[in-house]
Amino acid sequence: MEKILVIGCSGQIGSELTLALRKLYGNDNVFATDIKQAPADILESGPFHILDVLDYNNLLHFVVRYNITQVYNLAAVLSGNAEKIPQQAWEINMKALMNTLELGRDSDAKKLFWPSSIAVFGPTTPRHNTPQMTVMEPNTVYGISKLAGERWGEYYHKRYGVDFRSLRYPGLISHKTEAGGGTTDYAVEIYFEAIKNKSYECFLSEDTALPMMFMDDAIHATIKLMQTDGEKLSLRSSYNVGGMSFTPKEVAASIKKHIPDFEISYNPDFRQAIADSWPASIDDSVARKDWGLNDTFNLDSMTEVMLREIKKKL
Ligand code: AKB
Repeated sequence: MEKILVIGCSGQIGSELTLALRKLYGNDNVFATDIKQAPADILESGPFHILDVLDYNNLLHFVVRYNITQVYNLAAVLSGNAEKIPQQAWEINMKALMNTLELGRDSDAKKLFWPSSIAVFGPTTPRHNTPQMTVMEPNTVYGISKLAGERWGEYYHKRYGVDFRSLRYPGLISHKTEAGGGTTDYAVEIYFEAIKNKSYECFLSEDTALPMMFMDDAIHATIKLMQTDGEKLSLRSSYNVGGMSFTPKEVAASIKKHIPDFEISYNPDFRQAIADSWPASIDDSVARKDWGLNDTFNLDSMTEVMLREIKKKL
């Protein structure tokens, strides 16, 4: 019987992944944790605990006490916020990962999911259809921590047998919980502002193309990777995941099909430089071949769901 620990259940990914895992493995077998309170549906459907991933002794105690076998560690300072506090962001992102890797040595929690990001790539990487294996010289503190994390994950797998698995998420778009502190966040904010105010001032320029994925596809891919027989995985660093690729101008056009008087303006800030250093589109053929990645949403089908669900919520 799998016992699953989700670290960061109140965040953008955690608030949806926890519920999906509970459906699959049973409510009582998925332990949701965070340093802040969880959303109501997580509190009501199964166990929730306040837990700080940076406190190793408490974390180990928790994992042993509840016989945890799998960990999803979603705690991170994202790209935009990390540039404001580089040293702290490095310490938090790396310590959170190292603590969950160490669990694999000290307890039965040997299977670990940890999100990497398209931020592992940098300005010297080929921008279009970025391959799995290529030049990787990230120039953001977040990207450097993600690249280092991938190397540590692979190392713990080879050296200590930790079942480390990871995806290089593109920008993730969801209506349940808003992202916080990332460079791709505009693609979430724009939908909320379209419903609330029919206008949005974008912090990236109109032609900035970035890879993005709808949260349903991301959750599906994450669970699929974790359920794949380990022998099929040719990579123990992190898999490219491409999703779709679009610019702010293209999202605005997609929204206008539903809200014709929606208006967008552009006022690029420091996040423009981060976006300019990242790929515009991603080649995820290795993930498709190894474990059958198959995402289903495109820009227009995602826009339809985003606007519908945000309207209901607001
Ligand atoms: C960010 O923008 O920092 C994240 C990411 C692409 O990893 N959404």
